[in-house]
Amino acid sequence: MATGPSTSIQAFREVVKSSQNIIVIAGAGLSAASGIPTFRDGGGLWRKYEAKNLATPRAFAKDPSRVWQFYHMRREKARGAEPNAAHMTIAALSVKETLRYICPNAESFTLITQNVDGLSRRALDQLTKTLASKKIFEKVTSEPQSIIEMHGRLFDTICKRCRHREANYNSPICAALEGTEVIVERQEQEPDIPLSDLPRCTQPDCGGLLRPGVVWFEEIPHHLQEIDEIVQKADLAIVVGTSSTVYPAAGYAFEVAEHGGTVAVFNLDRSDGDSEADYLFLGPCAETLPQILA
Ligand code: BJW
Ligand code: ZN
Repeated sequence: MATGPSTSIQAFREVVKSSQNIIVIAGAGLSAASGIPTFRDGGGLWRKYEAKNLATPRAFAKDPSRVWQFYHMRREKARGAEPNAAHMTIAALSVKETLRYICPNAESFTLITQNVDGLSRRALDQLTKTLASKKIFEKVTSEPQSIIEMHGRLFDTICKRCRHREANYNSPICAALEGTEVIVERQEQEPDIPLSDLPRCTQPDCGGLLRPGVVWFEEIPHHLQEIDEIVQKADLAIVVGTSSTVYPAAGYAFEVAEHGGTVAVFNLDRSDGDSEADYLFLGPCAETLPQILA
């Protein structure tokens, strides 16, 4: 008779203690408690808006005004959000000194996140500053390279003409987008902003149209080779707040299981592939992750 995943916190903690190369594979549910909408579950963005009209290169080529208004709304939401307790728990794994407490045998830790909101990076910055000011440790070794944002960043822009990529935290990113977030939220008819008024490149002699620095469907996610190497050597994959429906991210936990590693899923609800996980912890991850890991 097939048995489902274990829900034993005690047994999972033993696995964590003995693991050496740990990965977290994160999705939108990680940021849910920060007020960032998910994509596919109730209230998710793809329930309200058509992904194919907003998150594909073709959609941007056809209607950059509409796509920019959607991403402007997302930028404004992310700007007002704060990292939650789940981000902070994961951040503690990115600092060598605190990682040692949680996973005494750890040799490496990597967060592979599909999220574009930048909250994991902000959590790590906040934790590093707090630890440094409290002087609990002689030194604090924060490892920003342990966060891989495979679907890009909401606050990056890429120039369609010169390909220049840069971080842009301006609010609004251009005058014409100011206030349109309310129209998008209400799903009212959005204005058709002329191309010349959309965000433009400020590199010398360029002026090309900018696009959001995120990875759309049919585009190749970032750092795939690095991720493959990390996944291949992982002996513990902790899957947090993802529906595990979007590839290639959805395949990583399966790869870890295939080479004999342990897979633990933290999700509000049942999700794709979790019946094959070794551990399953249902509930809001801002509660379950700190309870079980910290
Ligand atoms: C909680 C919680 C709480 C809630 N606590 N949990 C057919 C078969 C296989 C593949 C394909 C196929 N057809 C097309 C493809 C490829 C396609 C794909 O996978 N499509 C599927 C939909 C089938 N993939 C791609 O196109 C990717 N590129 C690609 O494949 O390139 C080719 C290639 C790759 C590798 C090698 C060689 C070639 C690119 C995918 C880009 C995805 N882009 C988006 C938008 C990013 C920008 C933006 O933000 O707008 O990324 S789509 C969206 O989905 C976003 C997310 O990162 C991604 C994943 O969503 P996620 O994070 O899982 O969110 P949800 O909402 O789905 O789930 C949330 C979960 O949280 C739920 O389970 C809740 O229960 C849970 N939750 N609250 C804990 N409090
Ligand atoms: Zn340019």
